[in-house]
Amino acid sequence: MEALHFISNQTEKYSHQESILMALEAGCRLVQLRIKDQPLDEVRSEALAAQLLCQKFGAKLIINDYPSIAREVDAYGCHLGLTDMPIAQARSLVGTQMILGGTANTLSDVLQRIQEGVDYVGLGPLRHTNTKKVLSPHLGFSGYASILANLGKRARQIPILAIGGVNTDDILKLKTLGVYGIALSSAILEAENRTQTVQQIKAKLC
Ligand code: TZP
Ligand code: MG
Repeated sequence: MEALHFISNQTEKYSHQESILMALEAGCRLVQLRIKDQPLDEVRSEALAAQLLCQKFGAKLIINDYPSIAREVDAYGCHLGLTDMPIAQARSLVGTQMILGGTANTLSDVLQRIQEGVDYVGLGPLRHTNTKKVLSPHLGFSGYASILANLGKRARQIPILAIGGVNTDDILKLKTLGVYGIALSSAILEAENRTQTVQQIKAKLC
């Protein structure tokens, strides 16, 4: 799995599709479509459009929150939060080929997610971000350090992505602590030179 996940966002300046296009043009090859507070039909048509865009760039698409839509558009994966559909139920909807990711904020969340059978864990937030409305407590580097140090050997085999307020300058430190990759949005969308930023991020993730 790619170590860099781009999370789509909609602001006054751009739509979800525009944000995805910017990230793809900058070199991202895994996109998570994260749409909140929209009717199902709207999410479905955004998902179809996002899948077409991703296919054009040879990129993978993960759908946040909606396993059925992930299946309908033949997405690469689906990402679920702690209060979303249980992983086992999602697995029965999407079959065995699709990857499933789960959110975590604590050591016990990470262990729970792994026990539930996720393929990767999104652990965060590192610090404050305006991208997500309701944020769990910030972990800081010390939070990642203590959670990752307390994972057993088996748990360490599941990729953990740092998410929430992550910038290019954080990556080397997060990697040293044991994260596999990062999922981010604003660090790319708000970069002065997006292509250069994605190149720098990828180089640090190698
Ligand atoms: N979950 C925790 S923070 C976040 C999600 C989906 C959004 C991360 O966005 P940014 O802009 O990279 O801080
Ligand atoms: Mg969710």
